[in-house]
Amino acid sequence: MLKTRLENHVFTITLDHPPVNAFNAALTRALQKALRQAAAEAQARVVVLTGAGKVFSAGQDLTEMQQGAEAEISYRKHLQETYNPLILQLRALPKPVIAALNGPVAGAGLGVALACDLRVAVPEARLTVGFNALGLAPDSGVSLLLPALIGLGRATEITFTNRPVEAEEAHRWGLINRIFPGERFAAETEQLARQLAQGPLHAYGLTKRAFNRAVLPNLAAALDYEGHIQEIARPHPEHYEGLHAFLEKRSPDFLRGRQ
Ligand code: T3D
Repeated sequence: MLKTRLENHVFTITLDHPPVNAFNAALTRALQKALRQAAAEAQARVVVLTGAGKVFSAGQDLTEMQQGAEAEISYRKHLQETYNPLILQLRALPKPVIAALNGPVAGAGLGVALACDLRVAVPEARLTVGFNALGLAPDSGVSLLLPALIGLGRATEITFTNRPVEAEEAHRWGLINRIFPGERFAAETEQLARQLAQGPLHAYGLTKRAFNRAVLPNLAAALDYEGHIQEIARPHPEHYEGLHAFLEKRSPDFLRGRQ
């Protein structure tokens, strides 16, 4: 489900949950544990988070979400146990964290990638917000991190339309720091990670603290509010339509039953 490797001071975490590295409860817990290891391991000076196969992560496992929706679970509680601590962990980790986007990323996977310090990507990496298509509002920190990175106008456009943003456009917007061609992706990512691993780790940690304080002082509150909002979205017919449309491999019809 997840692999870790420590080499040359670089702690690599590979999401390995075929076919699309979707996050279920077990993968979320495994990633939380791996990040704790990365924080505690003195030899680990840089963390690289990537995906096995051709997808970084398709976000929340929607088959698991359907079970939760049918059982009428609290989405707020679910977020409090899964993505909220994960996003806070990534921002609090006093070491550089690079999201190495080996392919498309969506939904909660996007939130995880945005909480990392840097994003590098293959040219085929498309970024999809995902939440509105499911009748949900952005969570996993996306409500704050996405507008913080690209501005409210662009964030609103790609959230409402749900159009996948190609790597090139995401790079122009500053959402992706570097694009590395597929055949050089692993080597270039490693080179960047090793370069950072030679740097002043204590100062990196202080820099993250300063950036968090300056730009994301309300992150914990935003995550909590996302849970509140998602609790409102969960019982709404739009969520059921979005979820069933995905699972039935059709486009959602949000006008259904509304005339
Ligand atoms: O809990 C919370 O409140 C957190 C909320 C989070 C919200 C989300 O994360 S919403 C999820 C947003 N994700 C998406 O919208 C992504 C949907 N998936 C895709 O766009 C594509 O699958 C990919 C671009 C990621 C990959 O495309 P491709 O062509 O390589 O693969 P595929 O054929 O689309 O998918 C392969 C299989 O994975 C397929 O199942 P099948 O036909 O083989 O049985 C597909 O249904 C399944 N799959 C894709 N995404 C998910 C998924 N299964 C469960 N959950 C998924 N998110």
